[in-house]
Amino acid sequence: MKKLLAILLTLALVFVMVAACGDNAANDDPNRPLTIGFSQIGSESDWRVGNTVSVSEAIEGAGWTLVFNDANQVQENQIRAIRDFITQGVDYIVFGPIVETGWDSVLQEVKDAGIPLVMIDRTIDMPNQEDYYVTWITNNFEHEGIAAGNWLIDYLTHTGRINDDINIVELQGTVGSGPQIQRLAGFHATVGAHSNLRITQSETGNFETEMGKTVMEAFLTKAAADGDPIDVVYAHNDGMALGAIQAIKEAGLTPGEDIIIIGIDAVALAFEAILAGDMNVTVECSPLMGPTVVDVIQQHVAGGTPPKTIFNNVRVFDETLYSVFPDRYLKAGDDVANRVY
Ligand code: GZL
Repeated sequence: MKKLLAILLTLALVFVMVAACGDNAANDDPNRPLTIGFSQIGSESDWRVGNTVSVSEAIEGAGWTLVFNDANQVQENQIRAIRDFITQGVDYIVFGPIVETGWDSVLQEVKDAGIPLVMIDRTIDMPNQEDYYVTWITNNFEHEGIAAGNWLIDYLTHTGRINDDINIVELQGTVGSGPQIQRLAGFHATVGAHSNLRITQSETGNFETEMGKTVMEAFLTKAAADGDPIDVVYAHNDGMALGAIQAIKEAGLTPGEDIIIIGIDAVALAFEAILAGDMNVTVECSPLMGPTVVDVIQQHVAGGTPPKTIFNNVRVFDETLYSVFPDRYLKAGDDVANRVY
């Protein structure tokens, strides 16, 4: 009997010890200054810079220590940074994945280390992914693509061109990233309902303005050679749309008139282009995730359970349809002063 009692007591002690080794930060003093590892994709666009500033300033504003890494748009650099955060024993990891796949091993290492993970921005594609992060703070990329497609259909209808043969070229984001996959899918599904709206060329500009300009130059050259004039540019982000605008002007054409320009992000430079008549519309995808990141961590460290997924809302800004469909579109000029990225 004594032997059985000793075994039961030992098992109870082991159980208590294992339970205490769970999310170390969650069982901690909620007021202790934390150390946060932040793995950021790069600085490829004004959106990304705005995201970095928002998250970094919020973390430091909370009185916490920020350990920041810019991966320069290389997945291996992100994986290395996350492993460094584990070695350093940070309290939380904040992570925005450059592409959807290739994270299974490193996120398992984060989980095994008992370091809570806050996902931001782009999607990952792995089994049971919700078991690997506390919360994912993001935007609905497919809905952004659908909103861009719906705006184009509304614009062509409003201007009496919905039954014309319309040639669309597409500047895709970073190949394999959630926004590239889902903004493509949403837009194609929406305009695909109209057989006369054709996507004649589609290439990646990697979310970069300079590459967007280079790809647009190639689109224009091919369109001229094929005798297939371009009517619309659909860019997966405003940065590439702005590059396309430069190429269109250098080709002697008028962006916003000869060629309709559609972007996503709602960055300040896009609002300026819309007000100048060079661009037609931008779909908002907010990078300002910092305060939400801090709120999630404060909830979790105090033992709370933040929502698994937090979506920002999608708004569409232009200078044409806002007065025709006030329930769908907003006037860019009314919000330009609020643009902080
Ligand atoms: C979208 C974000 C994208 C932006 C680009 O949430 O990941 O990456 O649309 C940025 O501007 O480079």
